[in-house]
Amino acid sequence: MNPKRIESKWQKKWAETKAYESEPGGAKEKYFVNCPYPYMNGYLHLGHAFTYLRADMVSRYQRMQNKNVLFPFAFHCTGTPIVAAAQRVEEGEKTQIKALKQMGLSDTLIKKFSKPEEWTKHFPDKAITDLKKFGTSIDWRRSFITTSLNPQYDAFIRWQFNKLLAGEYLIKGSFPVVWCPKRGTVVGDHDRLSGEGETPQEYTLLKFKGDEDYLVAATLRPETVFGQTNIWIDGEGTYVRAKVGDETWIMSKEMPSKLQLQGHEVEELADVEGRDLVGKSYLAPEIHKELIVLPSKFCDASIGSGIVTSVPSDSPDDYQGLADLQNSKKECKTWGIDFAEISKLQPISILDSGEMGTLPAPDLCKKLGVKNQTDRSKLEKAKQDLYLHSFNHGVMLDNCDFVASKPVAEAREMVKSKLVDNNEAIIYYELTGPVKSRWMADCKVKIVDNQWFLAYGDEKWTETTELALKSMELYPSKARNQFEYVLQWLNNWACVREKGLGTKLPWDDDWVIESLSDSTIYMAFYTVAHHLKDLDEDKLNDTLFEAIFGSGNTKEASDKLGISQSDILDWRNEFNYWYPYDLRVSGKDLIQNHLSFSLYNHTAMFEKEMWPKGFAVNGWVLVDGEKMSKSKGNFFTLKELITNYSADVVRFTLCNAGEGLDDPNWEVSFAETAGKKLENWLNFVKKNRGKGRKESHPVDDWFKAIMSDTAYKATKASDRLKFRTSTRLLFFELPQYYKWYLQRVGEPNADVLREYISMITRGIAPVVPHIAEEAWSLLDEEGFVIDQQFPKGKESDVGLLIGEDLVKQTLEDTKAILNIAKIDKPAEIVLITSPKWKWDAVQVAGDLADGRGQVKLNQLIGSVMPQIPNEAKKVGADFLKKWVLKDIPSLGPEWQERYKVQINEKKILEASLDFFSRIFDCPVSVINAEKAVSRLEPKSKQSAPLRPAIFVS
Ligand code: A2H
Repeated sequence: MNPKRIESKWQKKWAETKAYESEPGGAKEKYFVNCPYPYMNGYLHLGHAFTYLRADMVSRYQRMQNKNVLFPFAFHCTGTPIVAAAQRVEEGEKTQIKALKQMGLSDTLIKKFSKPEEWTKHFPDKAITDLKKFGTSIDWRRSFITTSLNPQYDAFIRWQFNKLLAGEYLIKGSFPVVWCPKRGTVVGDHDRLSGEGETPQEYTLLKFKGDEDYLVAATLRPETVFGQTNIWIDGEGTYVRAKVGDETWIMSKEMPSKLQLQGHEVEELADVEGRDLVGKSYLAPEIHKELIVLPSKFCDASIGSGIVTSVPSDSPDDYQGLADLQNSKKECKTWGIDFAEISKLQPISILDSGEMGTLPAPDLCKKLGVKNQTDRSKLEKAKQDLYLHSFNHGVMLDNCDFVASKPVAEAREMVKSKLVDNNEAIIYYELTGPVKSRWMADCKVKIVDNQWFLAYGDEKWTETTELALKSMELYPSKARNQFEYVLQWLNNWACVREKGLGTKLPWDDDWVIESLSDSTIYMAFYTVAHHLKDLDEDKLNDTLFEAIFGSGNTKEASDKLGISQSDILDWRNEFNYWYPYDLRVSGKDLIQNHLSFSLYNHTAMFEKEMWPKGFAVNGWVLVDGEKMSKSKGNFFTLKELITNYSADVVRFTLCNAGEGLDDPNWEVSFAETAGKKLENWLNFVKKNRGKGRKESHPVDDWFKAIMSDTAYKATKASDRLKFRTSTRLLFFELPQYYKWYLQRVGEPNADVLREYISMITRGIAPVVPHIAEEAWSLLDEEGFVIDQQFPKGKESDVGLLIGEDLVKQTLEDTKAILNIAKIDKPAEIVLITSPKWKWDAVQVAGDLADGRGQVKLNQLIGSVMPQIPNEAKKVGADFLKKWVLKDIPSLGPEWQERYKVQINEKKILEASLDFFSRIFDCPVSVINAEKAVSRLEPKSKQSAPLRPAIFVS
């Protein structure tokens, strides 16, 4: 078999028949699935492939559920990465050029890559080729790129932003950015030599009032001001006194320039030695108490302001710093501070951190055995644990004035605003970590004015978005918590940048809309993208888009734009037909931004009926358990994977990689053998089509029931996007049953065999459509397999399934016994089924079982013994003991399910005696334990429900 030839053959046929070009209308229900478009600064890789495969499997599965399915795709070019990379090519930067060479680009092509436009043409083209080869069911007519390079999309985004502005979803304010002081520019992730992902972090800079000046201390936890006991400085360090506005502040030497970038007027006056500050008192913000300045080793003069407010109840560093001074008279003396006075300082309980108590820092330091304030690794761990725990679980105590009994998260915001309003603190930013710009300078935070924000922090907008979330289906449903959490905490989002590709703000040319903000409602654009492609640019304006997507009048729009009204109506109807979308499939990393933003914007732009119906989220692909990365050499593009294996093998392996929120795992060993497995199926179909006996056999019914049950379970799994489960059931488990079926009946029944082949072929079509199509074509059936019904079934008669399991188990047990007894040729076999009282006892045990299936022996004996016939009481007690202690643990969880129905074991085994005799080549009979006498009597005691005792001689 040549899989690539098969794949291109079917891809060609699908294209010729326009199989995936979806049109609105018809009797079928519609289903619209989509996924986030990829960013176009490289080729598609394994990670993309996983999410896109999921969307494709849903698309194919829903189509096989008789729906009219739309699956479109597009390409994201917005932002700085492409522009920055093109600029690096222009400058001839070696690493950038090497990266492009490694992608297999020729030197002539690389030269062209100094123009951003070239990237936005080259990579989408290649992505389309790769995805076609991957066998995706995408309607390519509707594809587009973003940014002003595409006038249609550009106009659509302008319409969106005009509407957001009119609806007051956009607000103006100042915004902290990462800034290169050398070059005087904003530094995006892609303009950095190091420090990717680092961002400005907000601190509250507390002001401590002294006689002539203020000390300033940066904190992440302003809500803890109620527990302040002293102030820390670096006794060995040097600080600076500076004029900030009308006031004089003492701060670290690095701070004045940082403050300037953040909009403050600062003039440095003189140096101040840390040791000269020790022992002085300053008035603390909010609590207005005089606090003493003390020396510490953990306090670093080069971080932030270099001064720290001390809250020993909740900060491990602060507690340990204080404990160290209180433990050493000598140390106090060296610094000239009064030991007795210091000894009086005690941690103040200010908040209840749940299981960590009300004095978590002292408790934690003692528990971890922190030696002193230089015991850094233990202190860092204590800080981490406590910081997160308090934020999530902490509640303020009654001594905390206006925030008493508030949760920490809420109190933090309230205290912060009050301090700022009272001029006892300012908001101040530091980077979360060091950043070096590509101009080799250390970056700082700068506050930019006149920024535009999407007001995701707005309460009313959030409430509406929460409503939208409530009405959605989430896959898996446990993702809901994460979404709820994000909506609660999402803050206003700076939605424009000074540079990069994209759409300009319609009312202010200086700003470009950034990439997470021009990608929130474009799923709606898919519904009409192909109709707008040839429109003149002057017709692409708000009037048109409002008539298609909003409340605009189509007649007026037609008159104004010179487009026929019936065209506009058709487009509007097409939007109304496909929208809202049914499912968006995405990586879980986008929950906290893109997916939530998308939901917010839908509620702002569209009526309730148009809000999204479902999100599916998945993990990030690992390769043999490891994160995929270029440096590890386990980074694969989709193209090379398809070339190395084949589309179906890549699809099969990815489908097998995982299906929940956990990171899926690409197993190289699976990929290596998957092709053989698929080929075996084709060979099976070739060999078995049209075969089988005409007569029926009692076991046919059992296998039909198994097929129906499998189809039922596979449908339930696929409905929840669990295609791995579905494929396991259909492609791996059902053939095991088929093997058993063959063993039981010799030759399969013709109808059963045909159904078996058809069912597996249809069942695997969403995952491996090419092989499925090839197999289908061998069956003399009409049409493509992709247009058939996904296997349908019903939950089957448990009795029938359990009955056949009994036969199978008994066969295995008999073989095992003959093996142990070393009997090659048995003379006789007698199967002794369990007495009714044992069945009754096991069912009572099932009723008594707890959540994990465990049963208390005493309780079972108490409720069962009275019912057991007198002559069997001794055997009964032994049986119950064995059942609880030995059998239950070996049967696994939910064992009781199998014993819910008392099947007639004797009758079932009797019907298969021929089968047993054939296999063991000797007479085989069945008897119930109650009838077993003489030589059979001792053995009969071993019988248990579904495990007959087996007598051999
Ligand atoms: B936190 P980041 Cl209750 N040297 O404030 C050492 N530590 C400094 C510092 C410096 N120059 N500047 C600020 N800090 C401390 C309160 C607090 C803080 C509590 C609990 C935890 C906690 C009272 N001290 O921080 O991650 C300040 O102490 C633990 C995260 O290094 C500031 O918040 O930027 C925190 O470190 C800043 O932490």
